[in-house]
Amino acid sequence: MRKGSVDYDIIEQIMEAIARTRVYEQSFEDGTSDLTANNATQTVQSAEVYSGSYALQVTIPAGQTGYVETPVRPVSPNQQVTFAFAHKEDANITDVKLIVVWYRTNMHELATEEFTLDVTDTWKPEDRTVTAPKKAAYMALRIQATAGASDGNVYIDDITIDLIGQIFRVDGAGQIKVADTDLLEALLDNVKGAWRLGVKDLTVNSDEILNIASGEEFAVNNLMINGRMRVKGVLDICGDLDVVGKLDVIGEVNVGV
Ligand SMILES: [Ca+2]
Repeated sequence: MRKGSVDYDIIEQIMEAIARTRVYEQSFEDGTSDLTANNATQTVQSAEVYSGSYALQVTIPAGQTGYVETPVRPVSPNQQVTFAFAHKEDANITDVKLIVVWYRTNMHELATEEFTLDVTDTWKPEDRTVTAPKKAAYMALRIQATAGASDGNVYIDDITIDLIGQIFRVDGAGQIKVADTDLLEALLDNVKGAWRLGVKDLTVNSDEILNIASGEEFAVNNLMINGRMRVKGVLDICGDLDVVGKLDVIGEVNVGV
C-alpha cells in the first residue's frame, strides 16, 4: 500500500466484519402485518406463536398455491443480504418455498431465487444469505406454499432482513459517492462508518439525495453537494462546504467546526 493512499480492499473487509444494517424486521407484535398476500389470506393471531404474543397465519385454499411477500427493501448489486424467519405448517400444506425476489429500479421483477423448505409441524427457524444480482435495486421475501385436499395454513414469525458489508462507491479522488438514495438511514450509517474509518470528504452526486434524519449527527471534512441534502438532524462540516445543488435545513448545520 502506497503511503497516503487508501486501501479499499482493507476497508471493505473491515466493513464486512462490522457493518450489518437491519432493513426489515417483522415480529407481528403490534397485531398487524405489512406483508401482501397473493392467492392466500393472512391473519395476525396469537394461538400459534414462535416468539412474543403474535405471529402470522397464512391460509392457502385447497389444491392451490399462494404466497405472502414482505415490503421491498433497497439493495445494491453484489450486496450480500442475510435474512431469517421461523415457520411451521399444518398437515394440509404439501410444499413450502422461500423465494427471494429481486427487482429492477423500475420495480419490475429481475430474478428470483428459490429455496424449498422442509414442511414442519413444529416451529423451525430458517436463515439464508444471498448475493444481489447485477441490476438489482430492491428485494423482497416471498413465502409460498401449496395446500392439499383441504385449506392449509403456514405460520410465520420473526422475519428479519439484514444487509451485510455495505458497498461503497469511490470516485477517482477517493471520495465516497452516495448512491441508492432510498436507503436513507442505512446510507447514513454507511457514511458515518466510513467517516470513522478516516474517509473524510464526501460528494453527493447530482442524481443523489442524502438525508440526515432527526436525532442523527453527521460529521464530514469537506462536503460537496451536487445533488441534494436534507438536514433534519445535525450536520457538522470541518472543512469546506460547496453547494451546487440543494441543501435543505430544518435541523442544524455547523461549518468550520
Ligand atoms: Ca411474534
